[in-house]
Amino acid sequence: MIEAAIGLGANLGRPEAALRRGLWSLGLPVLAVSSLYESLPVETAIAQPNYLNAVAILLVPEAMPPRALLDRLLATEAALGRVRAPGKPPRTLDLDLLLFGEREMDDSALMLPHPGLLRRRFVLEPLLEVRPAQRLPDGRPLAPLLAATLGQEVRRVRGRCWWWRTADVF
Ligand code: PH2
Ligand code: MG
Ligand code: MG
Repeated sequence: MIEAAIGLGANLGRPEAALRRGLWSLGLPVLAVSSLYESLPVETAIAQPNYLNAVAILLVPEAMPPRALLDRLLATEAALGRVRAPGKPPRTLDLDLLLFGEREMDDSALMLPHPGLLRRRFVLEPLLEVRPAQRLPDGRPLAPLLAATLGQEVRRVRGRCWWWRTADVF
């Protein structure tokens, strides 16, 4: 089995419900889930509401390659009402593949590690919450990168471990 880290984000509709449903809908074992974080939008051309973000660690079968996991993430986004449009508009659910074991990839469809991982506090902070000793495939530890992102506004709003387990799935 391979451990994969995914980033979850939403800022339209019911973000918390979308994150929870999205995680369940993937149908893969969940090893760890971060707290929920509220964050100011970054890298968007369009003014939009704050995001709710989290990171989850999934257990992926050896037979499932990174592209197959990515396809499952995209299918889940679509099933939960994601409409794709240019300019990074607000979204009901965004599921990003951040790390896939120690794989490195750079093709037109998928880049691993996810390029945003290193510069976005809303990804780094929740990932380090659940995997404080996480390293990049090249061996560099992630923790020292957090300091450079602390100017980005991110606030922990819900404790780890329970938000995604509640019965309020819909
Ligand atoms: N996602 C983006 C662009 N900007 N900003 C925050 N705070 N959180 C996000 O999830 C996010 C973003 C594109 O995927
Ligand atoms: Mg994204
Ligand atoms: Mg995405």
